[in-house]
Amino acid sequence: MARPKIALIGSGQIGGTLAHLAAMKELGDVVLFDITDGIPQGKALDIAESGPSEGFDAAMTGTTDYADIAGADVCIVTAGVPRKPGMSRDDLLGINLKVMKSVGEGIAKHAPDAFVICITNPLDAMVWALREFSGLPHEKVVGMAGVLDSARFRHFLSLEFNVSMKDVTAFVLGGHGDTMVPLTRYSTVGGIPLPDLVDMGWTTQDKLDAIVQRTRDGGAEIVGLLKTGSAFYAPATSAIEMAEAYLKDQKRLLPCAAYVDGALGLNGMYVGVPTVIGAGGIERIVDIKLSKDEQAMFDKSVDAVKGLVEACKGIDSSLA
Ligand code: A3D
Repeated sequence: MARPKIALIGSGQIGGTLAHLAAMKELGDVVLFDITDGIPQGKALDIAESGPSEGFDAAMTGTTDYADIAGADVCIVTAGVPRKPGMSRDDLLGINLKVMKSVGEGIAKHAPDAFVICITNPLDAMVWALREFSGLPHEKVVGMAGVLDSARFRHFLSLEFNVSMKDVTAFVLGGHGDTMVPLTRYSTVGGIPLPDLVDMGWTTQDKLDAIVQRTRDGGAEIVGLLKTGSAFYAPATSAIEMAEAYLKDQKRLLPCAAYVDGALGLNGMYVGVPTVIGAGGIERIVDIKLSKDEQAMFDKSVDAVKGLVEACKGIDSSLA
């Protein structure tokens, strides 16, 4: 059987890391695409030259021609600009919306059967716009944010409890922005929910609240340290987890920015929710019950996403 084809639209910091991870995991042959000539070709060759030492079999191609993504099984979109210190994700909206238009059209023309994972910020609005511009089925276009935000939460919790990250599960829902909703009640250490761990004296509510806030600020913390761009190792790893779930029909339960129409009281919008990813793409939205406080936080986050979508419609009349 032919190897799957993975197209990376955008070959910057995340795109290059995605290519390396996809090769090391032998998920398929990789096409790196970018508008800047030389970067995708250079990264593809560099990664291919790591193959003999690492021992992977995966073809690497770099290109500036959309025709080379033809027939891709998975497209991961990082095209656009990242933020710099002092910028919010929302500041990227105008410039990245134009990028989503060209990317959406390129995917629609050359890889209409692909499972598309968007990473470009502001995430929830960009994945919505990318779906609109591409016209692909909603269940095949999804945004990566919840896996990353949950991974950050899990990392901070494992430090606090001094336990393996493997035994920490965590859930972060809502939009990928300052209003994201880390759900402590659904987050556990070895199956024990966080509020119970507070009761057991493993941590205090104040410390837990600080970890929740650090999770919300997780992207900004890295931007502040790097100064020249935003996080790329963990974002790439998170998207690869989603791509692998699709390619291997793993039926993983992962929080993603998915199109929700009916569940969680939402009517036709993209926002971070628990999903099941398998060969059908987003196969299920998990309609969890939220407490009054959680619902209030989620509603606030949903409103923030709706505001960004309206802003997109104001910029590009074809979306209205
Ligand atoms: P960067 O290293 O700048 O790479 C972006 C690449 O996109 C560059 O190589 C550009 O040449 C290329 N590009 C620009 N316009 C186009 C176009 N029209 N078609 C194809 N390629 C184009 O950025 P990065 O890789 O660090 O980040 C990429 C995006 O991911 C940014 O928007 C970040 O804000 C976003 N991001 C999202 C998360 C989430 O959790 C959602 C996390 C980290 C970064």
